[in-house]
Amino acid sequence: ARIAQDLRYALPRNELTVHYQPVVHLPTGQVTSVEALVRWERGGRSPTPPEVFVPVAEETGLIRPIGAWVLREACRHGRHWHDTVPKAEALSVAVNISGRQLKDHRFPDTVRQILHETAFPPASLVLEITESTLVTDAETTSPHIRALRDLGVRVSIDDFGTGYSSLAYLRDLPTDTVKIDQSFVLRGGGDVDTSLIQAILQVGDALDLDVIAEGIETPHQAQRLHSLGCLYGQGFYYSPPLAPKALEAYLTTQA
Ligand code: G
Ligand code: G
Ligand code: MN
Ligand code: NA
Repeated sequence: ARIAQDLRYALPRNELTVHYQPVVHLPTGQVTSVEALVRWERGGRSPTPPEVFVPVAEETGLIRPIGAWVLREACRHGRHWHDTVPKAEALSVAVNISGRQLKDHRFPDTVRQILHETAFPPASLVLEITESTLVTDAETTSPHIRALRDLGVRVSIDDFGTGYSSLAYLRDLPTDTVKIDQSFVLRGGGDVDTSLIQAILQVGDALDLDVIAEGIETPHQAQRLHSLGCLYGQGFYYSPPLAPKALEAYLTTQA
């Protein structure tokens, strides 16, 4: 209850920030996109992680203003990096979208307005939707995904391999990217996980989806994923999520 109370004031009190984690092209180390991750600094108290407050935002409906704010920040920063960072013109920005946001029939229009306001190119925006959100309430969400795709926005399936979507369902969804859940990478090394990662890479290949591995913490994991044919990855080995200024510095040293 306390979290719900405080969360109502988080936006007006400027307690929310967005951090960005680089996603790299494994063969070259080039940053191809960044994932936006919201942070909450609660006046004086220890930071509350998004695993804790995003579900509360969903239950209370606060996800609508908070989600729109995160999207606007991400597009605004993305526009700024396109304009100012050498070789960043093609950088994509990925934003996590929760189930309640996607189910809201106004959501595609909110995204359209934010793209217009920030002059961020739709093709540079990626919406990350978890596999379980995609499967739940598909009759409601599928038309919204199509409307978003019609804006030119791209869609990524997050936490892939942890939900229950059938391959036929995935085939018919207009998506662009899948993200291999970090549990497959972190446990890595074992034969079973290697086979599962290979299976996911083959599904990506068959459905013409880019595959991003999450949770890469060691050079060994990066090497192994690369050798399995995975082209993109993110994780603490490359960089943790960074505040906008620090991300800008990271991009600049890469360029
Ligand atoms: O670092 P990390 O603690 O940021 O994120 C934890 C979880 O919170 C992840 O599952 C991530 O997808 C989710 N998350 C982070 N930022 C956002 C956001 O802006 N919106 C939504 N819906 N989820 C987010
Ligand atoms: O669920 P989603 O994939 O959106 O969540 C991203 C989460 O993973 C964030 O909490 C982010 O901070 C975290 N994360 C990013 N890189 C790593 C990593 O290398 N190892 C671990 N354990 N977590 C990571
Ligand atoms: Mn994500
Ligand atoms: Na994920």
